[in-house]
Amino acid sequence: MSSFLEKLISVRPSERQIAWQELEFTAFLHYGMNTFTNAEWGSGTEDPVAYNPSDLNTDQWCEALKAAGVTACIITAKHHDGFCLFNTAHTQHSVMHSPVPVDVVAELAVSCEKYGLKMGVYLSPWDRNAPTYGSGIPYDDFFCAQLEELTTLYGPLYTVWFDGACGEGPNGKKQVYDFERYYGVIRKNQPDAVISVCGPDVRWIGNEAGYTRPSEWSVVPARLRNTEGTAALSQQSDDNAFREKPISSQDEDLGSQAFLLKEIEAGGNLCWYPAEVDVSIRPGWFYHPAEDAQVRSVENLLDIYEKSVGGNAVLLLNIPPDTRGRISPADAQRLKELGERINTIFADDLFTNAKVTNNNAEILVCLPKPETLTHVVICEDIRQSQRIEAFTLYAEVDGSWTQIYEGTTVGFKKICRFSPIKAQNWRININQSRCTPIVNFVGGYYENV
Ligand code: FUL
Repeated sequence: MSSFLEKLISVRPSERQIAWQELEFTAFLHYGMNTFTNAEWGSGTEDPVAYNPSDLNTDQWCEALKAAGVTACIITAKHHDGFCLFNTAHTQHSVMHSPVPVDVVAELAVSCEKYGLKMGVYLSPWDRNAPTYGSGIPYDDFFCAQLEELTTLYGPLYTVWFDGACGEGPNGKKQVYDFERYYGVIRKNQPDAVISVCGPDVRWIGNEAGYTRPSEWSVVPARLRNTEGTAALSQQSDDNAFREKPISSQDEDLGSQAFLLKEIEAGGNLCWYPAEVDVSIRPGWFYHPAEDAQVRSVENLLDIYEKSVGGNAVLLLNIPPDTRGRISPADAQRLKELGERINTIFADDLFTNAKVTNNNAEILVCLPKPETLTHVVICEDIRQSQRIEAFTLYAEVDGSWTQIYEGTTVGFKKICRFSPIKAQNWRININQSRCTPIVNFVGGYYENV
C-alpha cells in the first residue's frame, strides 16, 4: 500500500466523535427572544419582559422528539441577541428577568434525563447585547464565565455548538473570538462533549437546506476545522495561507483522493472531521405562526433522513417551540409520522437469518427464501477510518446478477434506497477502497409503499 493511502487510513475518529456519530438523529431547539418578537435575528435591545411563554413544557418537547426517534437535542441557550435562557450570573439579559423566570436549560436537562435524551447547548459567540462585546479579553472573560456555568451546572452535555456568525455588538465593534480559550473550558468540564461547527470535532455540512453530498468524507484537510462555521468567520486561520484558494465547508469535494493528495503535496495535514446536517423543519429557525402551513412533508423529511443518517452524517433537525413554550401541533404530528415511517422501514432486518460470506471486496448475502427489499444498509467500522470509495449492489434475479444500486462513500452508515426487488441472493461489490474494506454491518429492509 502506498504511504499516501496509509496516511489516509491512519486518520481516525476520537471516542467522543464516535459517540456523537452513533446518535445519528438529533434535534435543534431554537427558542428564545426571537420566538416572542417573531424574528430570526434579534437586535439585542429587546426587553426581557417580551419573553413570556404561557405554557412552557419541556417534557412535551422531549415526547415529540422521542416520537421521531431523536436521540439528543441542542437548545439555543443564547442566540445572537444575547438573551440567555439560563440562570446566568453574568448578565441581566435573561429569562430570570422575564415574566416567566424559569431556567429553560435546567428544565430541559431534567426532561432529557427523564426521557433518555442527551442534551447539548448552542451558545452564540456573537452577542449583540453584551456591553463588552468587541473589547477583546473582557468579552472573552464574560463568554468563558457563561460557558463555565453551562458546562458545570446542567449535567453531562454531548455537544457545545458554536455558530460562526460574527457581527457587530451594541457599540458597533466586532469581537475576535478566542476559540482556543473557549475550547479549553469545554474540554476541562465536559471532556466527552464534541465541539461543533466552529469547533474541532464536528463539521458543518455547508448548507442549511438538508443537502448531504453523495460522497461525504470524514477525512478532510485539517485547515477546514478553522475556517468557517454557518456564517463566515471574520478571521481566517493562518495555515490557510499556503494555498491561494481558501478551503470552504461548502465545497463539493472535501475528501476525494485527488483532492487530499493535492492538500498533502502543498504541505497540509488531514483530520477526522465528520459532517452534521443542520436543517429546520420549517423555513425559519425560530417559530413563526405564519409558517404553520410550511412544515416539511414526511416524504421530504424521510429523504433528508435517509441521505444524511444514511450518508455518513448526523442529522440535526430543528424543531422550534412556539410562544406557548410547546412544540406546535403541526410539527409534533410530523415528527410522529416521520418516526412511524422510519420504524416501519427499519424495524425488521430481512438479512438477519442470512448466510453472509465476506470475501474482502465482495459480500454475498444468501437469504433462506426470496425477499422483496427497498433498502440495503451498509456500515464501515469507522474506528479503522473510512475506506470505501465505490460499491455496487446486485440482486440475483431470474438467475442473473442485476445491478440495483451504485454508490461511492459508505462511512458510518450508507442507506441505499431502490424500487422494490425480490431476490434470494444479494451481493455487494466494493469496487474501490483505500485499503481492505472493513464492513461491520449489512441489513436489508422492505417498505410497502
Ligand atoms: C446560523 C444562525 O445565524 C441562525 O440563526 C441559526 O442559529 C443557525 C443554526 O445558524 O448561523
